Amino acid sequence: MKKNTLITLFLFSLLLLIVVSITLLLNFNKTNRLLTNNEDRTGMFNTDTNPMMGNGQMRSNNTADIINDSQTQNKLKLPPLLESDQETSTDIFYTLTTQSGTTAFKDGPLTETYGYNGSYLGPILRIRKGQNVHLTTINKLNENTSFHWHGLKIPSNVDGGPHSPIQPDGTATVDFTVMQEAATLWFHPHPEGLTGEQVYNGLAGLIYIEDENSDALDLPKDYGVNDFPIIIQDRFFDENNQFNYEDIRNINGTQGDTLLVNGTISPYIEVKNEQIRLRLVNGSNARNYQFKLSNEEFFSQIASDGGFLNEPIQMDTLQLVPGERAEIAIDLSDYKNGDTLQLMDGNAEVLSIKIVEEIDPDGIPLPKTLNDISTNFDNVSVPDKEMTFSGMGNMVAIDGKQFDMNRINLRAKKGITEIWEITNLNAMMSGMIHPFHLHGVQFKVLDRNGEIPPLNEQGWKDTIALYPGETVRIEVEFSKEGIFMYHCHILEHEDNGMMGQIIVE
Ligand SMILES: [Cu+2]
Repeated sequence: MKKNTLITLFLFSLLLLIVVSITLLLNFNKTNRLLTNNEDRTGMFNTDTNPMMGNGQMRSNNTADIINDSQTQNKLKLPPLLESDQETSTDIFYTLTTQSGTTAFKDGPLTETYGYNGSYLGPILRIRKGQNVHLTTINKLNENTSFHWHGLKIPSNVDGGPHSPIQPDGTATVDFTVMQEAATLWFHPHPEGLTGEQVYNGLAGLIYIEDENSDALDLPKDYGVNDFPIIIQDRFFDENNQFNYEDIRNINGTQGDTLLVNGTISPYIEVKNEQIRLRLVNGSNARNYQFKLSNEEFFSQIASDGGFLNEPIQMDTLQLVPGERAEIAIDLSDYKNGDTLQLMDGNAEVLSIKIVEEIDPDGIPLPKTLNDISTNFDNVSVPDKEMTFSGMGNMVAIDGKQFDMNRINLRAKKGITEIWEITNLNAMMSGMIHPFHLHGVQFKVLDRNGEIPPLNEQGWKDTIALYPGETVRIEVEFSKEGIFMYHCHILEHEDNGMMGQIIVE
């Protein structure tokens, strides 16, 4: 008996030692990665580096494989830069009209689509910090819509959420002053229950904010030459080349098997061998993208949702969830005339980059400093707000509740900085990534599960991935009063009620 007890004790101690060692090793790996390899966001969740997070967690939201069956490449379509109706030294006036139309994406029948001032997507609105902006918005659709300015710090009465529907043939004016720094933002509809369908049909456009800093920075800024908008979306085309949203709508996020960039299938750009700048916008209803270059070389992320990062961050992979943006710079100085390079999403080709002229044998380095954002990552104050995202499909909820236009969920004071602790209650192994989006502000990420966020998430954000089982702390300060929305940016989750309202007083 005594011998048996000793053996049992020995085996038990051995087991304990193994478990403790493995735990320490895993934690060491995780910490080490965060300290030394901040740029590799995706690696944290790959099975081989972090088995705790489960198999293929980063891809868990993607349900349809990308086929991209186009035989030919097409020159990348560029959204027009919208001409102002009128411009003074202090004010600018634009008109935006939603309309239906038909669009040629591929051979065969035209596709019935929606667009702003055109048949698919919209023009680029260029505005400046300090400028007074006046937008005339007109709805020529046969259904209600709204004009939401994703990422703009504006009063809630012009924010264009579900409170501000515009009837068919209706018009509204939007007046605001640009109170924020240079950034690539976007606009899209946000009518109650119809956002997924209207965005899928084509309603989305970009807003470029410029300021003295962006004027002064030596970055590529020649539109369509070395500075490109990249609105990436996925769509299904039926046998008649139609989108048919109602038939393919998925309550956990509608995805397609064909990638579109600015409405172009299999796009290419022709560039010189210089630095090029891609303004990436995940304009998809639900798909996550993991961008990389076909040669697996580094690129530099220079901006996040709400403006420039403090410095260019070297990356080899970049994940964007729906609603998220990032500006990247690719140094092509080592390439020769005739070379090509692909921007990839995993194994799918997103954009072909063809070098057609050699001008820059030495390369022009990016500016070392881009911005001056300071964040107190050590702020461990008790959170002012705690919030949970839960459920899937029609059961999605925030704090256990679904959206009710008549319920104010939260309150905040203008000009007071708050810490929000947001938890995705979905199971680590089987749950979904919920992209959290907050209207009316740009916020900072303090930590993800207690770890300082990767460098490319240390800038201004309005949309962030909440990974299954994860808790994210953010620092929020509203500068405008009114009622603002917060929600999941999987558009079908939003339409299903994964949305709440905060009143700022
Ligand atoms: Cu969601």
